[in-house]
Amino acid sequence: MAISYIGVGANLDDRAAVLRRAAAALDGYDSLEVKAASPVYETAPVGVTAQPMFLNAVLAAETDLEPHALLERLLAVERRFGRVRRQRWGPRLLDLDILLYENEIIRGRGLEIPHPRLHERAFVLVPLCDLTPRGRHPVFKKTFSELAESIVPTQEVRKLHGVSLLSVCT
Ligand code: PH2
Ligand code: MG
Ligand code: MG
Repeated sequence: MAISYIGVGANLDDRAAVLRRAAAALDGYDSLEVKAASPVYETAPVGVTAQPMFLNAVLAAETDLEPHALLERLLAVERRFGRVRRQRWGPRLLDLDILLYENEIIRGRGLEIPHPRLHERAFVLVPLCDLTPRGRHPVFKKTFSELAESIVPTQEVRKLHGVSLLSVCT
């Protein structure tokens, strides 16, 4: 069994409903159990800024799947939700990213763990810190709290109250 942290994001349609359904869908498969979920945050778009605000959260999952199989699983769930890939960093109905897989460092084509931009994104670090503030980045060796403190404070991240992702997982 491995612990993997998975970033979830959505900025189209009923975003909260999409995230809840995605968490339930992931948890509903064999060989993956969602153990914890961060609060949900409303976040300003990073990269391509002319697009709707995102909802973002992080899930902690326990899984038997190897990293590449886990990636395939996430892509299959994205497809099931009708995601069509158009623009890099553009609007997305559902985005599921492997942020961390145990302490592994994988730099392959199509799969990079830790997620290559994890350390610079408030919309990932803030919810990740809710789950594992003292966890350490396998490459930079800093804790996620340290990394969160060092990023630009201008990235807007606001906690949403009343939306829980874990309650939909069994
Ligand atoms: N995802 C991106 C690009 N920009 N911005 C926010 N706030 N949240 C995201 O999930 C996000 C983004 C590419 O995956
Ligand atoms: Mg992403
Ligand atoms: Mg992605």
